[in-house]
Amino acid sequence: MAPTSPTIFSRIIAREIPADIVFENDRIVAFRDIAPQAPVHLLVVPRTEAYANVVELAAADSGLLAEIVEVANALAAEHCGGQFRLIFNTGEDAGQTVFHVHAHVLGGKLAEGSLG
Ligand code: DGP
Repeated sequence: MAPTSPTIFSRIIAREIPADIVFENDRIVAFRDIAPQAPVHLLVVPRTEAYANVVELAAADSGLLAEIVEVANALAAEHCGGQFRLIFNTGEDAGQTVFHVHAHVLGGKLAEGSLG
């Protein structure tokens, strides 16, 4: 179980906290990031908070990880022409703040001087 339960994302998924939800199915929910770092910035999140990061998820349920990638790809096709960055911050020093695994889908023109 993740260190803090329920996580902020579980509370969004439970509709306790408002968010701009753009996709959901029985295993995954996606919504707009509250502090967008690109013209399109979505978070793709499994409903389960059992996995704190992508390494734990990959070890335990690689099928769910593959579903997250599929959803990210479909959302990128819909929101930003199908080209996107997929980022899983892993660990505090890497900038992870929410320990409920999630993929950042970033699309649109990159800022001058940004990575890549
Ligand atoms: P990370 O740093 O990789 O753990 O990303 C967490 C992201 O979650 C960060 O980009 C901001 C976003 N976030 C945090 N709290 C909320 C919230 O209440 N609503 C929404 N929509 N996004 C949030």
